[in-house]
Amino acid sequence: DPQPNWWKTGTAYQIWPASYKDSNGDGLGDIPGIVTTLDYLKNLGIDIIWLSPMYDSPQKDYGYDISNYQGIYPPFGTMNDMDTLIEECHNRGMRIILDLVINHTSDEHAWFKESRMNKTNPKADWYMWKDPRYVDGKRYPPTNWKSIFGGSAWEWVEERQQYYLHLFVKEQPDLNWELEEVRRAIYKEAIEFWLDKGVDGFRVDTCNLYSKDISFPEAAIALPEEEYQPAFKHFENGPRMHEWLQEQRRECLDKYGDILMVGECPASSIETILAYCSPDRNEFSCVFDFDVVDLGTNRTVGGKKHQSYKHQLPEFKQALAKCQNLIQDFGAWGTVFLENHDQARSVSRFATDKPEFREAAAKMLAVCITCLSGTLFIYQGQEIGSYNHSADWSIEDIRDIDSINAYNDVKNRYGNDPLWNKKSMRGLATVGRDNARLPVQWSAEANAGFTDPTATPWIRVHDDYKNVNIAEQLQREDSPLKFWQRMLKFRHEYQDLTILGDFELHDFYEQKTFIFVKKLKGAGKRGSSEKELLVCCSFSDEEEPLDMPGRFKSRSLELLVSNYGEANVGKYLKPWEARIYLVK
Ligand code: TEU
Repeated sequence: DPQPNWWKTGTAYQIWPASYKDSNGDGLGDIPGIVTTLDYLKNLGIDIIWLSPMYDSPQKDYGYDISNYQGIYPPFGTMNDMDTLIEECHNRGMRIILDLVINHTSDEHAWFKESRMNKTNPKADWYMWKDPRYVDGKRYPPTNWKSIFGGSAWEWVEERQQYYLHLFVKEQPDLNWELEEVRRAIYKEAIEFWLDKGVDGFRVDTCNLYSKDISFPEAAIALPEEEYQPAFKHFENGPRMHEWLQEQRRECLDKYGDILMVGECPASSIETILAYCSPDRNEFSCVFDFDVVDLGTNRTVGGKKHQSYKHQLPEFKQALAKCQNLIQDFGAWGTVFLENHDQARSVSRFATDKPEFREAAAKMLAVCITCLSGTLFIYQGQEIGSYNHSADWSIEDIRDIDSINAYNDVKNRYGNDPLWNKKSMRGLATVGRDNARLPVQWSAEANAGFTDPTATPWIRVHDDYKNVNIAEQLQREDSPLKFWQRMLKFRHEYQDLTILGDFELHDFYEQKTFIFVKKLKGAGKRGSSEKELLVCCSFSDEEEPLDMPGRFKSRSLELLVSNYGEANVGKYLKPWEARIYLVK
């Protein structure tokens, strides 16, 4: 077999710059701060860094509203700092990819400022402008579409007497990809500029939303009590997506060689994903689909954060199995991840953050995902088992616009009622985006070592940083951090099974355990006499019987990894235990 692409076997680590590491004591993370941690990341076993937006931006959506693709947000640093970061990553044999946010810009981008002035300027059609509807003399937006972050997806502009479309907040107007001129400008300014600087690819933000149904139909009523309705059907995976992505490859990306283009592709079926990343399509290298992180949210049908619920374990297995399926049955590539900057912490959501089990649970999740095929992405703080903030926090502690909108939405509908407010905060403490955006806990010092001890961090520090922090875990052999370090080595050492092998789910219907096998690619349904990995994970506060696959009765099993130490090989799994056996 040919050598697998670097981006298939590499482990990626996502950095969300505002909350990662502050070097100058202003309470906000920055690029020089990131540079000081590169040895830490290298030692952890990281091969690829995904840097969330560091571009110039009014920060309405924390950098996902870009006002200049070729500028750096000044509090994060300078272009020189970026050049240094890229160089220092490469010096250590690591790659770096940036976030590519080209579905929309900030409303303060020069393109939009010009576009909004009147209907005749050279950029008049660069965004999605539409005339209002009038009913009984009253003005309404062109459609009933709801923005992904709440409220109408349309915003009125006096100067033009028109609305523009914004699928996210109103400060994020959607670009008009229908116009060739717009696409060319994006390729040149947002993509080529950075590839010329040597970055190794991009994580592509909301990469399936560029093409909308430009007949702009009304969305079906899913939320009868509300004015605006979820309209994903009319703007997700639209009719011209593939034409444009292939054009982008041909005219722009192909000349840069084997770069990583990982697209964010929420709520997509296998067929939809394949259309973006089966090898013959050459559009994306792989995508993030959201089956795992959308569990318990009903996001795409308008579910609210305060209505999120605890999923069942078989749903979790099924969601993870999708990517395995994509790789082994369809020859495409995929991603494995449980966290990012939009999601709550995996320990809290998919395992447990009860103090007595939290560390075992964090290690168990590490075992689970490091044994799966696909490019592995971990998110800052995940390596120490960071967990969600408390539901006792108040809305004043929250910075994320999506979360604040969700809170206000409940308040507007049910009044300023303490029980509803409490319910909202419980929702945010379960799935709110700020769970991932609290400062990284570097040490037990004041401000968790994220910034100067006397500075005021831009967002509240997690209450438990004295217990859960990198400095402490670096010194403790049985810490989640040290465990992750070993697991990332293990993943490479056994990569013909972990990354490149085939997956067999042993116990789909079990509610408390997740047991699967990884075997050599093409080994077949019944396995073979070749080596295999047997991965056993408990999702239970109690001891659970261990259901060994029958076909291993005559094979010899060697315990390679356990989150309870080598000694535990009994026929019961301890609470949140994980074991990996080599089957010979
Ligand atoms: O997120 C796209 C997306 O689908 C989000 O709606 C996500 O599901 C939501 O944040 C969960 O609450 C991307 C970025 O990752 C996100 O940070 C940006 O806010 C968004 O695009 C707009 O650029």
